[in-house]
Amino acid sequence: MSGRLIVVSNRVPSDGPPSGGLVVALHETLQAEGGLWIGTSGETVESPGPLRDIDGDGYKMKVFDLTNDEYEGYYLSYANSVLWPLCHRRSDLISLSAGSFDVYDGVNKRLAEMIAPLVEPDDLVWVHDYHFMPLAAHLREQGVKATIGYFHHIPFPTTHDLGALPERKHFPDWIAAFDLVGLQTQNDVSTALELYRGLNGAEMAHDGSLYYHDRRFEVHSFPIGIDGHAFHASAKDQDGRALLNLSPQEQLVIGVDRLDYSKGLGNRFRAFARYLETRKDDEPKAALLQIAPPTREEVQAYQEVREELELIAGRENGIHSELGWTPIRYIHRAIPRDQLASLYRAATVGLVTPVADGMNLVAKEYVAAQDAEDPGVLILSAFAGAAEQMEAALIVNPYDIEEMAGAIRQALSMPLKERQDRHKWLFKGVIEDDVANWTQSYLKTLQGIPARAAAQAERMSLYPA
Ligand code: ADQ
Repeated sequence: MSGRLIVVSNRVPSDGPPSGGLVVALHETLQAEGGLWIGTSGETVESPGPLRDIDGDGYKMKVFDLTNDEYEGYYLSYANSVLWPLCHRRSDLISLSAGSFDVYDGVNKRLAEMIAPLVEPDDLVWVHDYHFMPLAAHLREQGVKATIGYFHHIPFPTTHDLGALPERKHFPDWIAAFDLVGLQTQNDVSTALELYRGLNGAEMAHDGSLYYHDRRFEVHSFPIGIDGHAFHASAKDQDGRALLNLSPQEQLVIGVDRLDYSKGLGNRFRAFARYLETRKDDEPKAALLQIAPPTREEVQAYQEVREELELIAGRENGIHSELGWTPIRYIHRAIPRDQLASLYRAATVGLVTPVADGMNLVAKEYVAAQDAEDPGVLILSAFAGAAEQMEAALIVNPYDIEEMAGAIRQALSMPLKERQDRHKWLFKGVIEDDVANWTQSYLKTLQGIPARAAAQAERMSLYPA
């Protein structure tokens, strides 16, 4: 890499050693390449100052504070109550509030003004996620010429979804201001291409790059992964069954998700309840362990999903519990990652049933944690990005309670040979397409942009449209 790598994400790993695949992968890349990581400080102040330096382990980090109004308008309101539901096909949950777009755009503009003087022409800027969709457009306004990439971690909105966004006219310009738009799946890429196909001023070049007015940009899929080997190793450290005091006959079904309406938790509980209802006496006894730490609790829609889960879990446990057996165990907090890995390994079934999800790393973690000799079965929603790569899972429709209940039954009684065969394929994919591979392939593509853009420009002048 000739220039520096500058990563921009909503949060930086400022609270001690990073944890979680993505943060660790970016941390290691920055350590190896040197560079700069920029994000919000997590603190709110009366009047925001310039970027502040904080110590990074082998690279630089800079953070900026938000005012209370910015936290409200940029983060809670526009990012998480407009863009998040929009991209997760839940336009019914969009909460438009007057002025929140201006605050969101204002934070992006202010950040662009602070970053622009730091960026050299041969630097690579890599922006993460929906908090910063207009950032490249503002950096271009500030005269930044460097290559700017974007990775969209969540589903790309369809033209139909975008109909609910008051700022839909600006959206194609935000995206086109980046040089490389990374999406999780091929399906997302098709959705993005479909959007530009319908716009005046958009053209596709022979090499697949897009032109929108005066901008050339590329859209490709880079399915994110995990550090499969490390996760597999850490799963063996503890006995997950002992952590839960499971009786020898009891089988475990596990779900692990931030408590978010996109994760399909209500229907998952209903499907498990349906399985319990239809369970024959000679079938094994299974308990569902759902770990769902709180997230974005200030947003109304998140309070509602929490209440819904408490209601269903309480009701179903009331109906089905026996002395010494609670069928739904629901933990509403985060747990240490090494314990999580052991719990995945102890579970006969991993239930990953979002109604929409960019990728879903839990699906990959569950597979990585298994014992290849006696692996558990992954049940995976067709609407998780991961389903594009993980066809050997039991793929389900997260709206179809009956089908999911049937898949739970099938998974709990699946013969060993079939479990091993399915796991072998899934594990191979998780190990090969890991997070290091994801970072490298994204950055390699980003680095190649200036040369490809120059070649394309030449070809366009030789063969004018
Ligand atoms: P998320 O919506 O957060 O990520 P996901 O990909 O499943 O979803 O990642 C969640 C991470 O949090 C996993 O590593 C999981 O282990 C961890 N986690 C969840 N519950 C936990 C708990 N109780 N205790 C400890 N750890 C817990 C967004 C997109 C996804 C995309 C990722 C990465 O929504 O679609 O896969 O970014 O691009």
